[in-house]
Amino acid sequence: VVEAQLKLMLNEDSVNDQPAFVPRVGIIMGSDSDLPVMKDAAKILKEFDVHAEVFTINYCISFSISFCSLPIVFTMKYLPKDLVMMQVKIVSAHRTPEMMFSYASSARERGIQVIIAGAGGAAHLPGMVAALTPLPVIGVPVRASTLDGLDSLLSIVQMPRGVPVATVAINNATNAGLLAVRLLGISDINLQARMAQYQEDRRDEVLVKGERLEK
Ligand code: RP5
Repeated sequence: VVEAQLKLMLNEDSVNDQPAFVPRVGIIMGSDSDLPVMKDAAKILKEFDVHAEVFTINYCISFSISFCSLPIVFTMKYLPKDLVMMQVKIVSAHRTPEMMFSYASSARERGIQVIIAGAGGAAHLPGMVAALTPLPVIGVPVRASTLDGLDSLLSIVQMPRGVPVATVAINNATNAGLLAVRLLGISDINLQARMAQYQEDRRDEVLVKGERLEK
């Protein structure tokens, strides 16, 4: 379901369209082939109620007329303004450099607070975005080529002094989502409390597994 929703979001035309909400987190990736990895960041953000920008509700009604069945599908887009705080887009450093420039240089004034950028291979997207914005940028090295993601990792982590990218492990978009929540938590006490609870839950999981093993 998350993947389907993300695919819908990725179909937007322009990064400069004024949306009817202010996203706090921007998730961008070099290609839709990065989506299977990058969707984990969106999943984490959803878990913390940092919602995605498009909620699609499908209503399907089937009419049966004697010999045939006629299904009619209604689609409704629901945008709860106070909840919608995440935006997902394809922005490629190499294939759409102008879009990358415009996205990154306008991100702060559009209200974005954290950018998660994923890319594979010669993964210049997170570094270039970090060069164009004062916002914190979290880089996700995507395993995309025969070099097993080491190329992506080194491209993202080896930034020159002065232009930081917080780099997570190869394909670990989950940690990118969690780091974004921690950054937002600096000025959002509720989110920070939920992060503390998340950590306690993870700890309890390990303890329960340990107890089971001992038995
Ligand atoms: C990068 O090249 C993308 O971030 C992706 O990881 C990789 C391959 O892209 P596709 O050829 O699948 O579009 O720019």
